[in-house]
Amino acid sequence: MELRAEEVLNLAARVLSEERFKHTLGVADCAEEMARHHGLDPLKARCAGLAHDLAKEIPIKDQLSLARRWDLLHYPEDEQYPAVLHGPLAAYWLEHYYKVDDSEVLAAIASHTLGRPGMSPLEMLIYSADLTEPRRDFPEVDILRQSLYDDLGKGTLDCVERTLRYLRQRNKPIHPLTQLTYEDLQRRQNVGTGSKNA
Ligand code: DGI
Ligand code: FE
Ligand code: FE
Repeated sequence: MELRAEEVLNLAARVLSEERFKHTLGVADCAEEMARHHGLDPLKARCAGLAHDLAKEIPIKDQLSLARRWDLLHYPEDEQYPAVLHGPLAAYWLEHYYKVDDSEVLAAIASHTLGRPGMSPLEMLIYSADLTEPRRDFPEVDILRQSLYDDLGKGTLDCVERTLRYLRQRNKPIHPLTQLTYEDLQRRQNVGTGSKNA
């Protein structure tokens, strides 16, 4: 089944707190606009944006047991920092219980927190919109917005770099997927610009 924007909007309004719902609308608007600008499917972007945090407010203990039951734990860090599980959980739930079969949208929801090597443009879009939606106001956010407008791949690389910096500053351990995503985007950027280091 296709994920319909109206349905997922209602779902988000039902399961999310007011604050999280506002963030969700911000991500959906931002993703839709970026999709139009970069020639991607705006409706898929909107749906993925609306769905990305659907599992965020499930109590962490329950997120962990669902992830265990659904076989979504792949790294020791997944259990150590269960705040990274809500994307894969939402995607799994939509696929298996809501019968969503749009694998592009499901992947974008699943990878929105950590990314993954080989991200599609839609995955980059949701990862980056999550960080740069209008309600985000950290100091370098406007630079990231401009970078994403100019070049989705480079902009996403800058977003992951900012995430790495943020985690290091707060002495939070880097999840292996965040590091792998960063290295992959860097490599793709170098290939794109014909750098000898590629
Ligand atoms: O769900 P949002 O708050 O909108 O944003 P998000 O899905 O990017 O989740 C942010 C959370 O994920 C935040 O608690 C930090 C955590 N996170 C993201 N990447 C990493 C990480 N935590 C660790 N330890 N390592 C990571 O690489
Ligand atoms: Fe999230
Ligand atoms: Fe989010």
